[in-house]
This record gives sequence, structure tokens and C-alpha cells, in this order.
Amino acid sequence: MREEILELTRNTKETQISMKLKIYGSGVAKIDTGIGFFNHMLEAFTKHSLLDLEISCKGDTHVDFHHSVEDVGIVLGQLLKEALYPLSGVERFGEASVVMDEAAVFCALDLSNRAYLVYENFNQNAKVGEFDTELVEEFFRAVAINSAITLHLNQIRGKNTHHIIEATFKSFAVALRRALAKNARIGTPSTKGVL
Ligand SMILES: [Mn+2]
Repeated sequence: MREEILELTRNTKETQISMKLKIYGSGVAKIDTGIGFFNHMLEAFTKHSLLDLEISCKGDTHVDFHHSVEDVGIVLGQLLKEALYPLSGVERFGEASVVMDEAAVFCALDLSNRAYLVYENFNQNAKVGEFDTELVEEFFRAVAINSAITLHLNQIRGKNTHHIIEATFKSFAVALRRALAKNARIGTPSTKGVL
């Protein structure tokens, strides 16, 4: 585990991203992805995960938001992986059901050092404002693959797409916070001896 501030810069022809992450922070966010709705979701994620997260992304949003959303997920995943492994002295498993008005989303995750995404039962409008809602799955796939977290997200119920997506980001935040909870009785939380 690495508890200091970790930094990563990633530049391609599609996006220029710089990010700072502290996994045991206090929920302080400084987020500028160039996409208002995505900023709002990442601020909610930071607040409820109790990470500290700084993101600057300048992307080709004149094309659409796909590259920016996916690449922010890649960099966040890479920083999480660097911070997490080898895993030691934490709960490892976390889950959370988060409700927001009529919407409910369930997240279960395992800091397993194995990447996997299950993203099921989501039923949303195609857009929230300018934001294509199919990008939410792209974001979480990029995070899961690059962080080597096993991540399950399921919509339980909901009608309002903004509520559903916000509950999704918050459920991931709370599940991650719970998985990162320190437990002095746990050494390496695996019978394999290393994660
Ligand atoms: Mn909101």
C-alpha cells in the first residue's frame, strides 16, 4: 500500500491528463475534466470515498466525450493500482447499496489484483444533458481493468438517469472506502500470501 500522494501524467493525441491521488485523504476534490456532469460525478466519488483526487483533463471534447471519460478512467485505475498493491492490513472486500431518491445501485468489489467488471441491469436514458450515459460503463471498465479491482455494479431500481448514475459513482466510492478500511488483525488478506 502506498499512502503518499501519487502523481501520473498521460498525454496522447486525444487527451492530456494529469492526476494526483491520495488513497487515505479526506474527500478533497479538484476536478476539471472539461465535462460538467463528469466533474460532478467524480466530485461525489471523491467525497464519499475519502480519497483526495486532483484531475486535469484537456481532451478532444469537440469530437465527443468518449476519449476523455475513458482516459480519465485509465489514469485513475493506474494510480489506484500503484497505491493498492501489494495489499496489506485492509479489509479487501467492500460493498455498498446507495440510494438516491427513487434510484438504488449496488456495488461489490474485491481488491483482488485481478481485473473484472460486471455491469448489469442498467436502464437509463441515452443522455444526461450533453453526456452520453453509455460512457459510464466505459469509465468503470477502464478503472477496473487498470486498477486490477474486481468490480460489480448493478442497478437495483431507478427512473431518473442523473440519480442512477450518481448512485453508481457513490456506491463505488463507499464500497472502496470500506474495502480500504484498516484492520490490524489482517496481514495480507489472501491465503495465497500475496495480492
Ligand atoms: Mn447530482
